Formats: sequence, structure tokens, C-alpha cells
Amino acid sequence: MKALADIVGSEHVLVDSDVKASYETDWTQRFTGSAVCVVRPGTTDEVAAVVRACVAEGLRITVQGGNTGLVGGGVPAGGEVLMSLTRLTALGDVDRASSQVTAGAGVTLAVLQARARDAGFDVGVDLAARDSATVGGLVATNAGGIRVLRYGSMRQQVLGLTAVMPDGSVISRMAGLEKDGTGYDLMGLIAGSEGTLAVITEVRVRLVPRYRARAVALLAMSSTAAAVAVLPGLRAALPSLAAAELFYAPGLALVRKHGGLPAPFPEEHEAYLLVECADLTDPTTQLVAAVESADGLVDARIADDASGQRALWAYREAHTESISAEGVPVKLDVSVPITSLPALVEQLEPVIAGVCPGARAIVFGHVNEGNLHVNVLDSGDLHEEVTDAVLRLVASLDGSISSEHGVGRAKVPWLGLSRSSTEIDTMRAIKRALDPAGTLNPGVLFP
Ligand code: 2HG
Ligand code: ZN
Repeated sequence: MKALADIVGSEHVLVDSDVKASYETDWTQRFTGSAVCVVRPGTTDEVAAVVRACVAEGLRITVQGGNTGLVGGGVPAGGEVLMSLTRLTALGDVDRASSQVTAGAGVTLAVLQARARDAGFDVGVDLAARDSATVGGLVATNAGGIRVLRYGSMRQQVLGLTAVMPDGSVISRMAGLEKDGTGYDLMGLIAGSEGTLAVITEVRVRLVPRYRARAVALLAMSSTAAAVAVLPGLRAALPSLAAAELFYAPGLALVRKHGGLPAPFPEEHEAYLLVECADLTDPTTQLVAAVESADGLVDARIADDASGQRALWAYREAHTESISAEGVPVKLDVSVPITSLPALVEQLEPVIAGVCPGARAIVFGHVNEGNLHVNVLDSGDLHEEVTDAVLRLVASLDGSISSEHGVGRAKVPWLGLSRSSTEIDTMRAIKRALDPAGTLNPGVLFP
């Protein structure tokens, strides 16, 4: 501890159990583990020195950003040094010539968005945890969110990284080169590696144009299949399409209960599709024209002003918090080929009821990517059985057991459902090559 205090200052080494506690449990309250201490470096050099000091002591490190991850990847298994990166808040000016900005790993998404928007740009990734989720965590988990349809996931926004390797050496490629054909894509490898290969301390982020003119529609659809079928037409007719989100009556009921929100429609419907367009000029007319003749459309609400749009988005964005207000859910973030989405939705309930009759499934997600967030409440001590049943169903439909939240600790035993043994061996070989001592994020990703 003395060695760490010498590097970061004793005020940034937390050993008191009350002070450590908030770092040791994840946002969902499902995952918890005790750290020998929490260390809060403030620069890349300090991160590198902390890593070297831990290696010298034979200590392992759990890396944490905003602690908004939902698979337990940012909390220790037990006995690690927990390295929190929230003090890495340096944020550069927007570089207009390249449409890029440099952000420290601890900058929150909301702060990054504000910096981009002040300069007439925007960030290509957005998600409900924007006020706490950090740039480093977003890259480390290759976060997705509500704009993937238009701009891709976080990895696609990364044009440069500074990262501390497991031996304390530093890789820094921050020139923001749009093209770089010099060998292996190390940045792409580190992005999405869930802190198992390197500690990201700084990111060169791609910015996108800021489109102020927005239109949001909440569509009541006759079925999941209808919601899926409407998408190709929307994508073709609306180059300004920026989001397409799916939810159902049980989730809507929880959001209304906990948020005190009015019913969006006089009647309950099979499926709800929230669509947003963003453009230089008002996209409302095009959006209305594109949706009005859609098969399976039962009712619709369109909002062309900011407060109406926020009100419609609240039905979708308040899902996570409303579910947690009911209890600690089993969170299963999965994706299937889009054509299999209706089959997945149809089979979820009977499959869950088969292993845990009293459980309640709240399902919502990002329809364009075939990405559903299956949240299961009231599963008692059957969360492993529920997880197993749902992930096997997903695998049977050629899906992925983790779409955008990562594997973390939560899904380690099921990795083999989505990755072949050759793939897992290859990933292990990379891990061994870069981190032979297993210093970074033990217990995450690999068994
Ligand atoms: C979202 O899409 C997040 O809102 C959270 O990925 C999903 O709470 C969840 O299960
Ligand atoms: Zn999501």
C-alpha cells in the first residue's frame, strides 16, 4: 500500500471498508467482491507505475471506469487491487479539421457529448448511463447503445488509444490516423477486451456531425415480426434514421409505475417500436410518410419538439432503472440474426417458465441489431438455471450470449455457447502472450 501511496498520494489509496464499498459492488447489486484497496491514479504515468508496483508485489488488478457495467466485469473477484480510472478526466479541444477529440478514460460520455456539441459535433455512441459511463469503460467493453444502427459500436469511434500493458509499459497511438496499414490492429484488439489485455487511459474519439433537427415516433405494432418487417423500409426511406428501439407491455407497465408516466396509447399493444430520425432539416414529414403505410402498424405518436421527444424516449430509457426498482434482475444481453428475433421473443417466456415458473421476464432492446435485453425478475436462487436456459435458446438460434455488455464475470461459464474451442484457445493464447502473469482483470472473460 505504501508503494501505491507513493505513486498516487495517500488520499487516493482507499482502504477503509465503508469507502471501498461503493467500488466493490456493481450497479445492479448482483456482483460484489472485496479489493485489498482502491487506487485512483490521475495520469497515464501513474497508471503505469501502479501496474508495475502491483506486478512487483504479485498483486492482481481489477480495472473500473464508471461502474455502470452490467456483467460484473468491473468489480473484483476478491483480493485484487481495484484501480478506478475516474480521475483521468483530461479532455482536449475538438479538432475541427479531423472531427476528433482526445478524452481521458475517466471522462463521462455526457461530458464528452457536451464538448462535442458545443463545437457543432456529436459522439456516435449514446446510451442511458451517459452521466456515469466513462470513455475508458465504453471502449474496454465495446459498448453499443442506441446509435449503433447509424454509427456502429464504440470500437468504430476509436481512432487512437493510449494503453498501459500488463507489465506497465505503454502503447500510445494518438495521431488519429484514419488509415494505418502497419500490421495488427492492436487498438481494435484492446477495444472490447474488457480490461483483460491492457488498461486504456486515453482515447482519440471520432466525432460525427451534430444533427439538431429530430423527429421521434412511437409505433404500436401488432407483433415483433411486424416491428422487424418494418425496418428495411425505414432504413431505405430514411437516411436520417438514428435509432430503432423495441419494448413490450410488461416493461412499459414498470416504467409507468416507477416514473408515474401516462399511458402512451389508449390501449395496450403487442410491441412498441421507438424510431428517431436526425437531420439538418426537420425529418418529421419523411418519418410520417415512411411509417404510415407500414404493415402491422396499429397506432402511432410522433413528436417533433424536444419535450415531446424526451417524453417518448422516457418510455424506453427508463427501463433499466424501473426494473432495478423492482428487485435485482438477471440481466441477459443477447443478440440473434434479425430474422430469428420473433422466434426468440416467442420462445423466451416458455423457456424461462420451464426452469423458473414464478419469474417475470422484461424484454426490450435494439431491434436493428437483433439485440434484446432479457431482464428476469423474481428468479430467486435459480438465476443460473434461468441464465443457462436463455443462453442455450439464444445459441440454438445462432445468436450471441453477449451483444453489447461483454462477458464480464456473469457469462464466463457460457462463453463456449458463442465461441468455438479454437476461438477460445486463440483468445487465451493472446491473453497469455500479453499478460502471462494474469495481472489484469482475473476472472473476467475466461474461466
Ligand atoms: C440499454 O440498452 C442498456 O438500455 C441496458 O444496454 C440494458 O438494463 C439493461 O438490461
Ligand atoms: Zn442496450
